[in-house]
Amino acid sequence: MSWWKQSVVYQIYPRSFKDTTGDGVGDLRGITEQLDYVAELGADVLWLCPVYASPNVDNGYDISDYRAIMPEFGTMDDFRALLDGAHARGLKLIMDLVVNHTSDQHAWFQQARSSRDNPYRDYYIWRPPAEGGGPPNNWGSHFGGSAWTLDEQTGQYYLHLFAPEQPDLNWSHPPVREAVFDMMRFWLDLGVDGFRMDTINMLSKNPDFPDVTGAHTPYPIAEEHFLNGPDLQQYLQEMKREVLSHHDLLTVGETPGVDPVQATEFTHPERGTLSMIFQFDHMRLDTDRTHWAPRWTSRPWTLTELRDLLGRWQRELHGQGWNSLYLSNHDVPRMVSRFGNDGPYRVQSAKLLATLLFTLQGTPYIYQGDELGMTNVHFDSIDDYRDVDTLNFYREARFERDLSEADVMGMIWRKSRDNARTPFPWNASANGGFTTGVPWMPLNPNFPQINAEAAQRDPQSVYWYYHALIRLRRAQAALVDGRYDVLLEDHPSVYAYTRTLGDTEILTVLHFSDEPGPWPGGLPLRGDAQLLISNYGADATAALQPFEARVYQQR
Ligand code: TEU
Repeated sequence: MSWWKQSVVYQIYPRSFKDTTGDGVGDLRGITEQLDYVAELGADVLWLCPVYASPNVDNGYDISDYRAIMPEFGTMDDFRALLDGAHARGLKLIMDLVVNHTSDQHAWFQQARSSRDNPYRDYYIWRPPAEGGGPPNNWGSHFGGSAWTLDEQTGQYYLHLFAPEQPDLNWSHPPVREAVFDMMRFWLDLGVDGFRMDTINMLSKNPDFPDVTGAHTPYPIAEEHFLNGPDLQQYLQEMKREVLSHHDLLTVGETPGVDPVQATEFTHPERGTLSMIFQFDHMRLDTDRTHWAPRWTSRPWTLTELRDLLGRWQRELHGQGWNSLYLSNHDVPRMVSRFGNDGPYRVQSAKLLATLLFTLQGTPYIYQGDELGMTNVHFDSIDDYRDVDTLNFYREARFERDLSEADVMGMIWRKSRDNARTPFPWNASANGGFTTGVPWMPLNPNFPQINAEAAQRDPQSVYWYYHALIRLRRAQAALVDGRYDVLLEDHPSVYAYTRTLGDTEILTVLHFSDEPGPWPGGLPLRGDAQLLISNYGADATAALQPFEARVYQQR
């Protein structure tokens, strides 16, 4: 059964969705209160970012108890009410599964660090200092600095691919796998419908822990030594056998650095273990890979590059596996600011990008607020930022590398994860109706214009366009299963492709430009072409407006 191919997923960042207690932090009751909002939009699966007990060094991605709800978010009863409320509306709910690492406050780590012969010691990855002292190798943490921290008391280093407060679990130790599988069963018994698996292709590390060679920074990200490691597929097969195969779930693996051939291993209809993955090629498109901090850089990209990389995924996974379709999430800037135009063409370009997400092959993901066309935020002061990654980057760039305040803030405005994490603007009242208290992070100052109530009142809004696209995709099997064929392979500003299933052919035409342009000569429109949706309402081969998007049915 693969119901998830027809699904549309709505991603919720609970901290920033809706506060009902006035403490300035979103909570589970807030989500339950707004379930009708998600159901009316038309999504049918909710993905909840982590809601487990956590000291929040990385906003819940550092879990101290996998079987408890973070008190700021509510109680286990609140969680059950949310799950029941979702199911009553025909919505499924998937949880974030964060098992590459725990919090350093997790009982397992507290035990593990207490002595070298503690039974939990091997739940984590320990190494002696290098000869002459210092970390065992040069691997860097995603959040800056070494990926190793010395535990003074026991004299060994532990590995953390993220913050020092997020020690990596040792998946080669069988009791770790059993404990994780058991915890998964706990949530499945409660009735959850699947998992989004955080950094799932980082579980198996190169057992030799070699240095990264030829690096241009002291602490490089050792992707070649921890992505898709030697035992990864075996761990996932075991998870499938022990847990996943006993249920009908949506599972999506977050898998940076995976190509379509590897993606097939994860998602093949028979051999695979997961429903789908998140690939990252398009998240790296606009970055300078030679920079010391690639994720913080911006590089102009061409439409041909985007078309080529998306097309490769479309072709190679067809019939072989399944993909997810996303342009933003809680880790990256807002899609309209990054891939569209958040100035005069905000509404039109947000609609164009949505058209792309809903007409390609794969399961579309909507990140909260993208259906309103929310934009990046430009806070003047670093004091208004909250993300550990952003704050570490600021410190390193300003004080260790002496970059100017203007340069660093410019990079943060373009690339910080906090762009996506500003509280959800429900209406134009104080704090956008998100909280009656002081929000944990300021709202985007444009909330009086960009908010859910205003969008729902305006028939031309991005919101209503998403509403229509979701229904269009549901009505057209060709948009789910159809073969993808690209047209105009080299056109600098028009991305056009068809999806074909049986007798039906759907043509999508996307004009990636802030200037008008002619209808491309090489793009014949058949006599029987019928316009299914567009963001300007124009038809036939009329000239293309800035960021115009049209979808036709040709047969
Ligand atoms: O992200 C992991 C990841 O590979 C990156 O995209 C990461 O966000 C980036 O390197 C840091 O900015 C996942 C979660 O989505 C992210 O929110 C967590 O911080 C991270 O894992 C650690 O759990």
